Amino acid sequence: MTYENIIVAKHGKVALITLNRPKALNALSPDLTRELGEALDVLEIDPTVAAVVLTGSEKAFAAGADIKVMKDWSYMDVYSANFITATWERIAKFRKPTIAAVAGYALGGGCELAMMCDFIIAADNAKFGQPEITIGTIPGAGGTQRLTRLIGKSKAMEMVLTGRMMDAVEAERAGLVTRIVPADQLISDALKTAEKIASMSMPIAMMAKDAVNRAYEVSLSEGIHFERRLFHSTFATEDQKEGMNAFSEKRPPVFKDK
Ligand code: CO8
Repeated sequence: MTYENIIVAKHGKVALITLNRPKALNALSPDLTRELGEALDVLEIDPTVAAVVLTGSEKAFAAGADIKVMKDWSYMDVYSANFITATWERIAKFRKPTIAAVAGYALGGGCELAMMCDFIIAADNAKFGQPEITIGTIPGAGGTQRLTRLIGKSKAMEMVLTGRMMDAVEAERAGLVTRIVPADQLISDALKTAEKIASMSMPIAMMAKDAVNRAYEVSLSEGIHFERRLFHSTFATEDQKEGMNAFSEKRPPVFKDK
């Protein structure tokens, strides 16, 4: 499939999605988010894809929702279309592992999109922010919720109320990103990390992701119960037998995603 606002490329079992509106700093227009959702629908059911890396350009991962498109919308326009949850939340619901590889600006909806991925690897020039308040609105794609869970109330509140940006070093210190890499190594590092994940059993990786995400939705005892049930269910897979037999036989496992 070809798209106008994104590029999808396969690297072995990893799909690399590049947001591709460089002149608008990858502002997330309705067309772009629709295409992203469509691409994810295809990748989710493609058995040859085990992980996804989402990235932008060197200058901008994404500078937010497209302000020029949004500016004249009425309350009824956004309410009736349920702007934006339907398409934007797609990547948060994607069942295979996702990595956001962020260089440059990740602002507003761009920061929210990165936070919808399973984790963020940042280039040393990355800048994160929720500047919606400076244009008379508030984060609308989970920024007040995911940022607060990731970096805590104090820092999230300051960022949402002042609109200030956080550089990569502060973002790593605050727990927003897993690590910082030189900008020219961002894609290769993210792909290498995704390939490592893709070398595991895909269904087991999906269960691991499901279990970690559950921690954000339920109480500790419910989360541990959920984890235990999934842990038990791994013993119904061929890949658990293969993984543990390979360890005993001192050889690398050959997972079959079964
Ligand atoms: N929307 C539309 N166009 C944009 C956006 C944007 N968010 N960001 C940048 N652009 C465009 C600029 O208008 C400019 O276009 P043109 O050349 O035609 O004038 C081009 O990209 C380059 O931008 P700048 O000239 O401004 O580049 P600078 O390097 O000077 O500045 C900045 C870079 C600091 C990133 C600056 O562009 C900026 O502040 N952008 C806006 C950031 C922002 O406020 N983001 C939040 C948007 S609101 C939002 O995301 C709400 C999300 C709610 C949920 C999701 C709903 C969909």
